[in-house]
Amino acid sequence: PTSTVLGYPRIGPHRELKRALESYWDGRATRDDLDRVGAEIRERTWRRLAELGLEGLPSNTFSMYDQVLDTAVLLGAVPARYRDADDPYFAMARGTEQLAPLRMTKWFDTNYHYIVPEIGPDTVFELDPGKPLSEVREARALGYETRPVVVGPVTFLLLASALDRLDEVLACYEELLSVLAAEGVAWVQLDEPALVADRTPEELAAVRTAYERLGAAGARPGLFVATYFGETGEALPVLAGTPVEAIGVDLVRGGVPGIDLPGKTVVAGVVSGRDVWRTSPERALAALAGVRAGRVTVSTSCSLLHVPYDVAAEPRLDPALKERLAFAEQKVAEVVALSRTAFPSSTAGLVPAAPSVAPSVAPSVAPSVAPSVAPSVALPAPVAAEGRGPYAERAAAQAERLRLPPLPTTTIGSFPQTGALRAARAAVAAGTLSREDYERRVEAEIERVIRLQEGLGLDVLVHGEPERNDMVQYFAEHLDGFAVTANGWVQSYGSRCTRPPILHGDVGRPSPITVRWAAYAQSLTGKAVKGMLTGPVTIVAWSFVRDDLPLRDVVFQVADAVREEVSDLEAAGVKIIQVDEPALRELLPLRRAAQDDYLEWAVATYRRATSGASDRTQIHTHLCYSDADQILAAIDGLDADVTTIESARSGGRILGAVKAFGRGLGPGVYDIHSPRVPSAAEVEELLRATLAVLPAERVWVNPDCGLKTRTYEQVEASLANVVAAARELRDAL
Ligand code: THG
Ligand code: ZN
Repeated sequence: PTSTVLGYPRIGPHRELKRALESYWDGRATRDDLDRVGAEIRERTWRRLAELGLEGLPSNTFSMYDQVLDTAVLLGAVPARYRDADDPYFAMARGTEQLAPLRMTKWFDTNYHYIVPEIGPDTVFELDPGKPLSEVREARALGYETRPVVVGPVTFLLLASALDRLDEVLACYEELLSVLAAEGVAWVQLDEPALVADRTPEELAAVRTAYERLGAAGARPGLFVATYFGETGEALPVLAGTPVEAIGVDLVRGGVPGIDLPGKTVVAGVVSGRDVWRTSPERALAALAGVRAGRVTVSTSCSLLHVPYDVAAEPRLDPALKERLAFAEQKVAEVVALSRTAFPSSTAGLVPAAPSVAPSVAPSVAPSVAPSVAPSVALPAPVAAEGRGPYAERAAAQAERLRLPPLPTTTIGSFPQTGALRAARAAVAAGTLSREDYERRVEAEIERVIRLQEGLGLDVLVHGEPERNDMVQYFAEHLDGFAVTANGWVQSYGSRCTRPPILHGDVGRPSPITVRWAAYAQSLTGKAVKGMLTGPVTIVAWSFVRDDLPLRDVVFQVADAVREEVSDLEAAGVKIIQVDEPALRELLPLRRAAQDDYLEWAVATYRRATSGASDRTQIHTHLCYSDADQILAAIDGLDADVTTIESARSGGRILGAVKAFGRGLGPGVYDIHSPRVPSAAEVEELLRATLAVLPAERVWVNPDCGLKTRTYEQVEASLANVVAAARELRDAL
């Protein structure tokens, strides 16, 4: 074929898989019900891709939870403790009453989370090819020949920190190739996104070993190694020197390969799988024409997993914006149009036996796609972010004003979202509930949460964020330059999805966003209520972003909007303002050479957002992930007065590093990711460990993260124990 895609969304165009999974997990549906929905989604995907004219159809891109977990199962890497669970697969993904789940973390620089395989001395690799094999057969029964997609051995082992197990794992992949060949499969796609990051000479040697060995396997399908999320760099000549037949390169984030690949098929990723903009045909065709290879197949830059299904499912988007958008369906059509333009007469591509065909690019028959983004608008002149006073002065001014007890207790911001509020929001959208009635319900909820916190004896209160569905979605709805979608769901992990807003124009804040809720909450109580904002990097990281301006310029625009909100919160009497940047780590470039520059401007945007606050206003920030080690200097650079971090699960591992910040610190003492209620004694023990490392006057007492996903029952019991533990130790100080 001359056209293919590296992967496709799998949650279902109306999140059918999400609903089926959650019904199955709740016991409202059987495994058969769930499997039926999975089969329907796969069938619809193949049918749609074929209808759109795509030639190379992938299979095994569907997953019940995660493709890395699927690969662990494929290789037999199921830790012994899960084997006796009712459903070992979902036990690994989600845990059970008795077992904690496997760790989950971000997939490269995306907002998708994968399950981290656990490989140890007890792991015995043993191939279980059931899933890819059954998907190939299922597609064949529908009349489609497909190319199974599997995470490649090097990426799999790097993600599991177990590259030393390459030999054993390669034996499984060899067996897989032989099983697929016996099934009559012509091509297999091995995903190796890890090859676009910096790789050591040893790791590059592992790439060579892996693909020389797999290439030498007896009967096997054609080997297509897909690299994506950036330029392949030093791994490309290594791959080129192995017998693999096809190499996938990301030509959206990377340049056209500088080397000749005469004997290879290059699967040229010219349609972005990471944004929602239509492809510029001129740019794509020029890239295709520049590739010097035996054969070229037109493709997406990565799997389309990271974009929503269909622009046509967005009736409320501005038609002028809609013109500029391409979701998965539209991107497939672009791939097909580009391949027909670039290779008008070719029928070959990912077929090892066919003769080499040089690409014949005819840009005159360009597919009907418009340039991606409207002309750029001039940016406001950069304003230097003035600093606040030194921490010691700020701390004194804040202590004077806030009069908090030692070891002050607080929460991260959100309280459980009730079904009633979610339903009320849906009713407003459907026009069956008035804005005023909705706002009264939000106020009633805020009052309930304030009284609850007062009753529990917390020191710094929050309004609980009942008005927000997702924080980024919420800010996007209230800022100029953003559009929000009705149905643009993208999988984040398992059954969880977000609707990333579309940042398409210049960002502005037409009016205050959170001030009325924060001021209302503050009016109800004599205790300090924190204002809650999301930082500029995170708002941009969790949106689809215009591609006609450097990312940093866009983030600075958002920082200015946040800065205005900070200023209005202060003016409304809010004394503590929390500005979270949970995605600071996520946007870190994969290549070391680009990281310092990113961290420098990212920190500058945060300071731009917060440095307008007076020294008497206390700035808090919160970090969600324990893999923050790489960016600790940057977090220090944020210069927040108080930093709350996830720590309950990592056993305080991060404490040693962050204590050097020399400012306020709230290591989480309650793991909100688990429904378990920690005892006061447990919390006390964690606090004692903290106090052994940090001076008491800088320690805050708080949960690990927001409480949105917990129930009120769990939250009340847990927070009561947190407050009791803090009081116990406070008295002992
Ligand atoms: N918001 C956004 N992105 C995120 C997070 C977030 N990325 C990382 C981190 N938090 C973890 N991701 C999620 C994503 C979705 C959900 C929970 C954690 C979730 N989503 C609801 C669902 O799928 O049912 C839908 C939410 C909605 O109605 O908008 O629970 O917090 N942007
Ligand atoms: Zn968090």
